[in-house]
Amino acid sequence: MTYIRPIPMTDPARPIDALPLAGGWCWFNQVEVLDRDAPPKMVPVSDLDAETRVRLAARRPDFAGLSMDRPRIMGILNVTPDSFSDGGLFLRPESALMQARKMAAGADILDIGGESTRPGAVEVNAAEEVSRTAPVIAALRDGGLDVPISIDTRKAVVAEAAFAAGASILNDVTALKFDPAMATVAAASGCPVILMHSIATPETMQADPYYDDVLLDVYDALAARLGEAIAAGIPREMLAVDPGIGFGKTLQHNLILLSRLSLFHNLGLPVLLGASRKRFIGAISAESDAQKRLPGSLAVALAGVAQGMQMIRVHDVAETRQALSLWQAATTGGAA
Ligand code: HH2
Repeated sequence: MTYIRPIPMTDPARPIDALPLAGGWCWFNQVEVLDRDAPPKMVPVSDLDAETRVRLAARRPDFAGLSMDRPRIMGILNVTPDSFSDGGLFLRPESALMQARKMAAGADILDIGGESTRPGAVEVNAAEEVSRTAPVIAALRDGGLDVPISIDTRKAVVAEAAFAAGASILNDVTALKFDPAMATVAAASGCPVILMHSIATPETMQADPYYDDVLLDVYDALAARLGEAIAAGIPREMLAVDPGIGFGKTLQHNLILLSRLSLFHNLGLPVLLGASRKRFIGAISAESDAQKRLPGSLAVALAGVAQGMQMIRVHDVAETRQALSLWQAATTGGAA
């Protein structure tokens, strides 16, 4: 089997044969053909069959009412005592609400979670997770906040409570695998769903992650999870995918994924990248304090946008918004 990775470009001068990448801000006129048993090769888009060209070039369905033809920022709000970079900061409802309102000024989506899934984290009881998240979501809605809210959970009861409180997107770091009831709840909700790749559980995922080929294995796993989600009754156009940076991946695995993220456009859906403040940024920059990883986080976010990632999940919304605006201005010459 071969895998087609569009080679993303952002130069203002587009060759005549260039196609838009996923109907967005990048273009491509060459692809890298990857094969588990053969060296990669570059081929022009003219060598692709019509179906593949359309899949890679077509504008993605809107996600949660947001058009996917420009990069979207998802702001992270962890209502937890132990998240790796903001644990304990927003556990009190008043602080959570203040942070959510602050982020809502620049975020396209707010992602609210009540369970840390950092490496080594222990599972949180569902009732506790509901009590951390649902009241904050309800209070934001009562206060008139209309930014789409996603619930970051692997548990169906937590998702249901969040939907009832006003969340309208499910973000499941196990791609509906952890809780057998999740796919049915997600389908019944009619809400869009983010399927993220992970292996094992947060407690064990970093023990000794192994892949034959991390890029192609993660791609295949996401394709399989997409198939399962669709079979469970979630319409394809309600789905987005995420390679799951840091979830059962070594430093090298993360870097291989980041350098060839554009492969995931071949799944034909919006792609989300979550790298903000993560451990690999600390490893490369020798910064052990997660709260001091903003520069590295911005660099990785922009590297993702340069590969056409439609959604970027970040802790530092205003700073990412500024970086993104400048990146866009500088790459388009002010044309967009
Ligand atoms: N990363 C984390 C949690 N949820 N969801 C998606 N879709 N993609 C991600 O990369 C992702 C995610 C982990 O980061 P964070 O929420 O900041 O930390 P913690 O799990 O410790 O609460």
